[in-house]
Amino acid sequence: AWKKFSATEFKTKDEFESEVVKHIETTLARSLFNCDEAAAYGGVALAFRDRLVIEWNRTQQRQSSADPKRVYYLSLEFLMGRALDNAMLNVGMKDVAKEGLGELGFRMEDVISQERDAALGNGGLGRLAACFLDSLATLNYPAWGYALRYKYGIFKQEIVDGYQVEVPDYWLDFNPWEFPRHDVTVDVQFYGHVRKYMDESGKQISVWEDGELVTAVAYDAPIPGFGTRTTNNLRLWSSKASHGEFDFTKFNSGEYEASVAEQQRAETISAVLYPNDSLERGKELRLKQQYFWCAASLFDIVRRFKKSRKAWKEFPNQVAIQLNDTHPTLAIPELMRILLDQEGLEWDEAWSIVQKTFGYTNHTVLPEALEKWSVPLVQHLLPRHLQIIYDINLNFMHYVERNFPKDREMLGRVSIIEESTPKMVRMAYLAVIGSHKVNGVAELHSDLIKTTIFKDFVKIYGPDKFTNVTNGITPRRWLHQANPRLSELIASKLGGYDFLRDLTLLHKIEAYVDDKEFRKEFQEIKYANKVRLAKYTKEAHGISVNPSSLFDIQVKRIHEYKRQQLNIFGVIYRYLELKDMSPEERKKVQPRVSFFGGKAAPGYWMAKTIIHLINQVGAVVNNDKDIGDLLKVVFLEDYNVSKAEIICPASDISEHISTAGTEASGTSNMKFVLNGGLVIGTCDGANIEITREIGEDNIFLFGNLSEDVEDLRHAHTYSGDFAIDPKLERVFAVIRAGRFGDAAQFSALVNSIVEHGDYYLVSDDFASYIDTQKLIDAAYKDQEAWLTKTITSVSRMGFFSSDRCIDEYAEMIWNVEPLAPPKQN
Ligand code: 26W
Repeated sequence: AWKKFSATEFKTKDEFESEVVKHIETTLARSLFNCDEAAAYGGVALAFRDRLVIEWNRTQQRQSSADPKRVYYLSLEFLMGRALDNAMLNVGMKDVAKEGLGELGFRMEDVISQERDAALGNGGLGRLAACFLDSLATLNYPAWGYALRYKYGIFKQEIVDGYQVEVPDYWLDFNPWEFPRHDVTVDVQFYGHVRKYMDESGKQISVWEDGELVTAVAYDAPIPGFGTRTTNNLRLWSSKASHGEFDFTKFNSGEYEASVAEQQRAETISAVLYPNDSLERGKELRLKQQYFWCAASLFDIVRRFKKSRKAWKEFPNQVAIQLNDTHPTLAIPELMRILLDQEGLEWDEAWSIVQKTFGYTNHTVLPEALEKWSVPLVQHLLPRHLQIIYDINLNFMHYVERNFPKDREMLGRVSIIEESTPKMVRMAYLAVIGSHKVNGVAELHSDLIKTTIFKDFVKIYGPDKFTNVTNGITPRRWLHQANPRLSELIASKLGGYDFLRDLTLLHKIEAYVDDKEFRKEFQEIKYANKVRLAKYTKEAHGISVNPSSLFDIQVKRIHEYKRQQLNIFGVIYRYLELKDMSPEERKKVQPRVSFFGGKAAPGYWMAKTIIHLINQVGAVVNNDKDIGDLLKVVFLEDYNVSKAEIICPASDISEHISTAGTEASGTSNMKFVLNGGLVIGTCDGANIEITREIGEDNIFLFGNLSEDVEDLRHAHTYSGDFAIDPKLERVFAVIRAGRFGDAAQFSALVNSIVEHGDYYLVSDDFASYIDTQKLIDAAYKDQEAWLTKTITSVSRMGFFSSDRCIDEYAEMIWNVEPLAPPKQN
């Protein structure tokens, strides 16, 4: 009999060391005598990978035989970051590994930092998907993630002369975390046409033929839960040319080049992640990516279901598919196509299965982010799907007509097809119609979608189809991994690490808010985390910052609605005030460092201008002898998940200052507060619920409310006497005077506010923003009171765990149960 895997299940540091050495010498074929940190990383990663693989196989086996209802999370983005540290902590062997590594002559932090981020995402939506995978595994849900295996993740950002430059992120040269499954492939069809005929029984048959085939190859990555043996699967599809007859003809007839060109065309599909996080550009390749991924994933899901030999009506009892935004909406007509054309079901039965299977999460109300595909493009690429979409729409139009006979306008408003030139398929409407539940990602956002973009659908389906699941974050990565000392301090008071599996237990540390020892340690940890960021800032950017300063941080994608421009205008105003002061007055000022970080979509000029302005302001302020340590401005290059792990624990204040009603939730707000930072924010997204949980004395809210935004915008355009806030006017005057370099560079940014209606209400909110920053300076002077606020806030953040969030999805949307692993081997 086979010896039961035990060779790779190291338990001691010696066993660990021999595993690492074995991998370095054999798997990596490196000599131990010239083993550098990169090779050490490889050895450690492979040793842990072996452990994961065993539990991974067991989990998959267990799930196959129990065959419970499974969750499939379809997301075009998974912003996973690094895997090694997470694997060590989730498996619970990091201490052993650290000791073993030490004996081999390496420092754990150095080895961990060798790993490249898996950056298969843009921002919040992609990181949310990654947190969800962690929670799904931790809570033992039988769940799969499905996405694309992009060869290039989100671009790397370099700052050259103050401008963003994009560099390709080729991340795959050494990736021990993925397993190619060359035996798991799906042929995906594009183009072609549909032939219809009647069969003997008089039934309409549709055949989609003469298309092009591209093969999807599965690559799997293990997703270990924390403190559980459940290890789920993330399946990424890679595209390659299919070796259908067509290729061979070409190949044999000597058209070698053509055949290679075709190979390249096929590989283009999974080549690159689209770097836009809010603008839909309607590119054919993007639609191809979406269909390729949906078709491969659904084929896989249906294949798994069919193994159980259950009746089709059981499908929704075995399968829950969550659509992460509208990007996977083609899965709806694709499942219809499979059920109708391949399985021979009748329309009504197929449609009932489809609606029960899908749930749709909306992440934005910004109109420019709502996906629409032109009908001619869909017709060309996916002719059969267009027919199905038309049929779905026809049935839906009949339904609306019957139920709302008096509202003739309604039909045009809710039709999946927009009657524009060209006609467009509105993907969000298709997603709503094809799903049984639609959810927003924070309370305000979920209310807003019901009163704005999906208003009519609430009338049509009733309010119960719409629900809220407020976002959350995984405390494993965002507390335990990013801030080990704080995690340890909490554990020391709570008698263990149970809070990492039930974050509501954090409330128990509120009892220590007056405990001298605890307060001292908590404060020291914050300081140490600031020192760590200061050190990084010096190394990466050559800027010295004083860790005793107030650290003010805004890191997120650069977007006008997120209002980094409000922040930098506020910084300029602060600078001007400092310049006006006498040396005596300056001594009373609270020193501050303003950190910014985030990528701009490559074609988003205004966002790039904002980055440029931040860097120009930094160049002036940081070199002004009058100012010294009183104000520093740092743009942290190439913000990503692994940098967030250093940045989030280091804030005193973080900024979440979107125009009210525009940020669906935000999730970094949760990360910063959980790590003992306070927030300056608008009444937007999850800020509102964070305030409710931690108390309004512990957050600095400012600005107009979402219910007033529309009227204010209207007033900008029509009232005639729209005047820019005088303080902001002063800021604009110095920008125009060229204080931060060529003023022409910034004229579009300034004019968007002065001349083009100030859509994001920068001027309306400027005074209250400045006032609130002053309150923050004053509050920070009282370090004891500040510390009380931060400790209290941390203790009240239990609600924002992605575990809570996943349990809500499981109960309200998926109707799935955990499948717990057995206690012993
Ligand atoms: C079609 C182009 C495109 C691509 C991505 C449009 C929109 C997106 C995403 C929906 C952008 C995104 O990441 N949204 C963020 O989702 C987070 C998780 O729910 C929220 O916390 C953020 O508020 C929201 O901006």
